[in-house]
Order: sequence, then structure tokens, then C-alpha cells
Amino acid sequence: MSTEPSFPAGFRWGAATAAYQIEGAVTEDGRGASVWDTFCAQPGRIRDGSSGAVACDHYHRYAEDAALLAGLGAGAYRFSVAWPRIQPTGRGAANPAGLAFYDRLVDTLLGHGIDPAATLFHWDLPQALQDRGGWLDRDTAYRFAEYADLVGRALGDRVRLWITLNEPVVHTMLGYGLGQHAPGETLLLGCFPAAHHQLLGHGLATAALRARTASPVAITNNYTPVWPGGGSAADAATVVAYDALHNRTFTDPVLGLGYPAEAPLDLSVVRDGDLETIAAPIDALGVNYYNPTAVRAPVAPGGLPFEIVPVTGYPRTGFDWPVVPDGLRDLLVGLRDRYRDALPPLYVTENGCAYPDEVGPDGRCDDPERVAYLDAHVRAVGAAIAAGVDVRGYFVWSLLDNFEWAEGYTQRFGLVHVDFATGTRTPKTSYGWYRDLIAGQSAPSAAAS
Ligand code: GBH
Repeated sequence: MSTEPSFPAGFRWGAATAAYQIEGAVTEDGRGASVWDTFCAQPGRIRDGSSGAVACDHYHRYAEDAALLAGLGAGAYRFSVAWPRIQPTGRGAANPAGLAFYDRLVDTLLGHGIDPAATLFHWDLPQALQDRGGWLDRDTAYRFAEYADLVGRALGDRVRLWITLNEPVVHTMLGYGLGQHAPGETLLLGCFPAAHHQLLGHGLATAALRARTASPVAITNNYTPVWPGGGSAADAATVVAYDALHNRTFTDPVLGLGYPAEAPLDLSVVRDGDLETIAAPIDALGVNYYNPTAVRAPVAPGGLPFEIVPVTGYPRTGFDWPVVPDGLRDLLVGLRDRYRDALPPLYVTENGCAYPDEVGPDGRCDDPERVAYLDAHVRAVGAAIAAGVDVRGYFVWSLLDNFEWAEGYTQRFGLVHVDFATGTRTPKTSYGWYRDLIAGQSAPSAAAS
């Protein structure tokens, strides 16, 4: 059909999750506490007062979840490794029982013909490192490289794509700037050292992984197209500054360009040699996309140098996020146009939406809005590829409904519904849609459009 976008041979269709959001079993097999265990125990932090203590019980149900991926025909699965399972106190020898879990998971995936894509840090820092300052402490970057070495030694022969960090911008801003995520610090722009030390850790971990694996190494960033939220010259300047802060601060230095001068950053924490470390060559860049952001110059001085205003005029997800598929095409094309030869191949490592999905009396979970959302965004990726952008894969967020951080269990992002009282998995309509899309793409007829 001429309206079908075309995807290159070998394009990876997958789904993504993260350890704290699905695993549960937080005290099993020697796992240490993470900052999220601590944060969830503080009253008022999580909307429904919940935690990831049980979540999807994936730690015990991983084989069932791998079978769900196999049923999709997924070519890859992006999961994260829980640092406190590997190093319960954030340092020292690996905990064999912790490594054994990921060993079983990886072998089960490979047995289904699914490429394991492992993220090393998806926000669950060992609490013992937080007690020494967390990512505000430079030493955490060195601890992260040590942890990367341990995981690389154990899984380097079988993981097919490595991702050092997930969305350091979100972890920095929400965790250290605004206090909405663990560890709950409210430093506003004083949070920048946490960003720099994560990026330093990324560079050190990339070097550590090189010694342990031949597979590609990447970083995943959250990207948002930045739109003007007002018509003044100050608003236009705010768009440039916010784009520099949110998008470029986590990309420019990784690609060897240093920190963007347009971002409001106090660089006094940056030491000689750090930018060289951060610029360790990567093989791919992970792109997480949810929606664009509109900003304007702040009305009241003294707080942050920008004000976020709602993007209006688009449908909205159950989470009230605007649905703007063209934003994904624009940002993929924009990355290519900005970074040109410095840009490695791209993977869309997260894209998805939350709706209040329920299993009906007939046992089915119908989510037509998610089908429409994913279909439109997959087409946007196809449009970027047609425009010449090198995109190698697409991962739906998420395989399963799961613990949505500060929203607890109130937002369902899964292709598969999870009953959190029983653990029962029910594939949604979108699961069947994605399965059919993947099957069509693997057929030789899906050539040029
Ligand atoms: C990702 O973060 C995470 O990697 C993942 O763990 C998480 O479960 C998933 O996405 C879903 O949240 O107020 O309308 O402007 C996403 C980071 C930050 C993206 C907030 C959307 C604001 C939407 N998100 N952002 S809006």
C-alpha cells in the first residue's frame, strides 16, 4: 500500500521497560535500597502513595514477559539493570544473585531471537551513594564506570545494544532541580553538577564497556521540540535557551561540541579533561519522544529563566500530554540537520502514551487511542527516514503497564494491561496492532513507498 511508510531491512521493532518500574522484589537476592525506595516511603511523594515494591512482579514473571515479547515478534527488548541488585551499596564486588537475574533474562530473550538492549542507569541509584551526595558528588561518576565494568563483564558477550544513561535531563531536572522525582532535591538550576557528573559517568562507562563488549554503546536522551509560548523577542530568546538547556546540554558535549553557550549553566564544576571524557565516541544515540514543549520568558523574576506554557490545539493523552506526531519527525530531522556528520545512527528508544485502559467483562482491553497514537508516530519515524535520517529502531514505551514514578499506578502506558492486584497480563488491542505491523515489516513486500 503506497500509504505505508517504509523501513530499512534490519530495522529493530521493540518495546521498553525500566527496572524499578516493573521488577518488584526489592529486597530479594541481596538487592540494596535505591533512591526510589527511599523516595516512595516519604509521604506525599507518589500520587497514590504506592511504590515499586511489587510493581509487575517481573522479577518472578520475566519468562512470561519474554514470551509476550516473542508473541509480538519483537526484534529487540530494552530493559534496565538495577544498579542496587549488582552493587547493593554502590561499590565493591558484584552480587552474583543480582547478575544471575539479568543472565537468565538475557538468555531467555536470545532464546526467542530477541536482541537484548540494556540500559545501565534508569534512575535507581543505590541509596548508599545518595548518602554521599548522589550525582552531585563527582565520585558517583567513577562508581558508575566500575558498575558498568561489572555488568559488561557478565553480559558483554550477549547484550546487543548498550545504553549508559536514560534521560539524564529528566533525572537532573525532576530529581535534583524540582524535587518531583527521587532524590527529591530542589536546587533549580543549581542541579547542573548532577547533569555534569552523569555525563562524566557516561563517558567513563562507555570506555569501560569498550573493554568488555563488541556491541554498540549509546546514551538515551529525552528530546522535545521547543516552541514559542509568546510572540516577544524575549520569548524567542527563551526558546533558544530552553532548547540549549533541555536538548543540547545532553547532546553537544557527548558529540564533542562542549556545553552550549546559550544554556544558562554554571560550568565551574567542569574540570580539565572532563569534556574529552564525555566525548568518548558512541555508536548510536537513543531518542525518547513524548511531546513538544512551549516556553516563554518568565513573568516574575527570581525563579527559573523560562516558563512552560501548555501546548494547545492538539488531542491529549490520558496523562494530558499533547499528541503531536509531527514533533517526532521534526526532532529526528532536526538532530540530523544540527549535528550532521557528528551524529551517529538513531534509535527511538521510547515513545508511547498513557490512557486509563480497563479490561472489559469480555476479557478484552481495547485501547484505540493508543493504536492511533502509535500508528501516527511510527509514520513520523517513516517520514524522517524518507527524509534521509538514519533511524535503526523503534521501541514502544512500554511493554507493560507499570509504576509510573510520581504518578504511581495511575497512568497505564503498556501494550499489555497489568492487573496490579493479581499480576495478570492482558494484551491490549495495541499489542495486536503492533504484532501485525512488525509482521508486515518483515515481509519482503514492504519495500519503497
Ligand atoms: C520517560 O520519561 C521515562 O524514561 C520513563 O521511565 C517513563 O515511564 C516514561 O517516559 C513515561 O513518563 O507536561 O505535557 O509537557 C518521560 C519524561 C517528562 C516526558 C515530562 C513528558 C512533560 C509532558 N517526560 N514531559 S507535558
